[in-house]
Amino acid sequence: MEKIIDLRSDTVTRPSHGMRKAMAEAEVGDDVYGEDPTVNRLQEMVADLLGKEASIFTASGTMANETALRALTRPGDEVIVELTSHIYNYESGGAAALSGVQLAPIQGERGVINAEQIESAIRPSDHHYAPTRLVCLENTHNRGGGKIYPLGEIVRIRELADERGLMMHLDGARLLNAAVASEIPARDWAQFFDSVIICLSKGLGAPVGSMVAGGMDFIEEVHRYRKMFGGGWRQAGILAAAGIYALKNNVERLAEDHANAKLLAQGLAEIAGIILSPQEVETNIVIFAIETGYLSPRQIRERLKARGVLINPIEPPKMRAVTHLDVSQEDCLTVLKVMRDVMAGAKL
Ligand code: TLP
Repeated sequence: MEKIIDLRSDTVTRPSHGMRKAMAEAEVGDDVYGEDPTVNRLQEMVADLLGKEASIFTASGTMANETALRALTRPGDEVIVELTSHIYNYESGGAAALSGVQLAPIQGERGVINAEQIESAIRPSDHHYAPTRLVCLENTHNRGGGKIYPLGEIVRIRELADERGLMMHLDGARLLNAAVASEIPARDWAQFFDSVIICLSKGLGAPVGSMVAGGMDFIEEVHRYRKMFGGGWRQAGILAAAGIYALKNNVERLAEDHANAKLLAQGLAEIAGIILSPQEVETNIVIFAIETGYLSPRQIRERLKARGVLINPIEPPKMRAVTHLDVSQEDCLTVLKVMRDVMAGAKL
């Protein structure tokens, strides 16, 4: 059978042989009792990686964001987010349902909002208003096309947050992509946030799992909410072993995914009917638009699929391709060839 090249997301990676071996051999215990040595090791590793007092292993990035939000806010608080952020768009309304908070979305530029925009969104202290409690940023920014948040802007937002008594949370599902591409270590990004999540099951290649990191008391609270949300687990060391393996073996290689994404972007930009600025591609996400006068992104998805290439449409007329460790440079060249053929037959 023809090989399927799956660019729908970096979540689709499958554990490698080495990772599976580490999982099979993992020492485990009951993590609800705090007795899983592999989970404990992963949590220490990630706290150290992010320069925080503690970290906790969760089932998903969504659970990581939502437990952190719950621990940082009280029902009725307002939380500033960016309009296209994951927390606002793709967590099933979790912030409202699980934390009882009101999200205040601000329109960003490829996912980036600045200190002035945040300042004007902070509510005055008056009992008419929901108290603004928290600012959430996303780095890299998924719908921003894998954009790396400018560090200088984060510094300015932190200064504002300190002045106005706000907390800061980082959805760093792909923070290690940002760290590798920018050569700014993860902890240097993380230092500006009270709470940081990273995902192990995206470009790092683990099958399951994310981490929340922060101060000891905060992680204690997250621990409680993880249990409340049904995320207390038992011999999770099998999964933590995959995370440890991923952190040891799959971080530096993210640079290959970034190079492949650039290659893909440059090739796609040359194809008639595709709109894309390749210089905007900084990490492993390539977002491009289909010109009017061509088949719709959904129809193009079907034609690509018939040729063994999976790429998802996002908001029309855009599509998103994500590189990861199961996609080689050669695969990207194949994708370009298939895309050329498909687009040549897609003009209306
Ligand atoms: N993103 C997924 C989809 O949900 C869109 C993807 O394919 O990119 N934060 C960010 C920035 C994310 O991109 C994602 C997943 C999450 C959080 C949630 O992670 P999971 O899927 O583990 O709950």
